Amino acid sequence: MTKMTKAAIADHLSQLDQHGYTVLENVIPNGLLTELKAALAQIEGEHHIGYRDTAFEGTRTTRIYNLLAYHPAFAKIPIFDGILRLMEKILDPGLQLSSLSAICPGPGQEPQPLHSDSQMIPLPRPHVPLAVNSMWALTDFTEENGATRIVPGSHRLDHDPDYDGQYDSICAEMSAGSILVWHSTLWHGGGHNRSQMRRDGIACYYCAGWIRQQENQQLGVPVERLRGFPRRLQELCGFSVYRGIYGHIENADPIELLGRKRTGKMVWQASDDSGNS
Ligand SMILES: O=C(O)CCC(=O)C(=O)O
Repeated sequence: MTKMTKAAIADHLSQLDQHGYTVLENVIPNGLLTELKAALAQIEGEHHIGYRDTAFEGTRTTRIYNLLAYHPAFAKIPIFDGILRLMEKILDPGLQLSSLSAICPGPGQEPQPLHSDSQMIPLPRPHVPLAVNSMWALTDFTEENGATRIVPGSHRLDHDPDYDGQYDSICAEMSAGSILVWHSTLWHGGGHNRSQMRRDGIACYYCAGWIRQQENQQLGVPVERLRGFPRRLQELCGFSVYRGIYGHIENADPIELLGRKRTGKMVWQASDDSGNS
């Protein structure tokens, strides 16, 4: 298990603040990398998953959404200590998993339009961090095979890019086993794959505990699988209550639906206990 030191966290937070992105170099242990590649190959074979058919998703790109529903290996990604601690610093420990998907542009895939991940959220920019994305490199990410393109500093702009607009961008090259992390407001997009090989990545997207997740894991992941997840992953999947109020069911924590006891108090109960009622 890779533990991120306080100094490393501080450095990545500073990079994110200044430039909108940072790269965690070679942090995925080799064993996990091998396991994830094998899981991806297995589910593609079993489910005959092919290219998506919209220009934005990429007509030569294999994308698999809702990865937690497919294979237990993917459950290791959102709770990977090497990244979760950084995300908790940005979004606070009440954060959630927004989505988990494989994004694998094949040879000939044209560049994806630059966009920001939170551009559908109708809030004036710049704003506080709502969501932070990460791209796990299962293969090397190079200019030639369509590594993610980014516009450094664009997270500070007061607008999102125009669809199909032409903007200067740089290529976030990284070796297999590294993770690119970026603020959801950073302008970015998949690059042009001019190589003969596929670029394999897994996007693990986190959001604050008080906004809606992009994928609905409570309904999208089979309950038997959810029950087997570590508690922290269950919480990230929305089986939790943000600050003792958002997400409750009749004053109870939804984690009880998975057979666990809640640990914290609801906000009203906590205020009664502290004599504030
Ligand atoms: O494939 C990539 O490098 C980025 C993909 C992306 O930004 C997206 O699909 O929203």
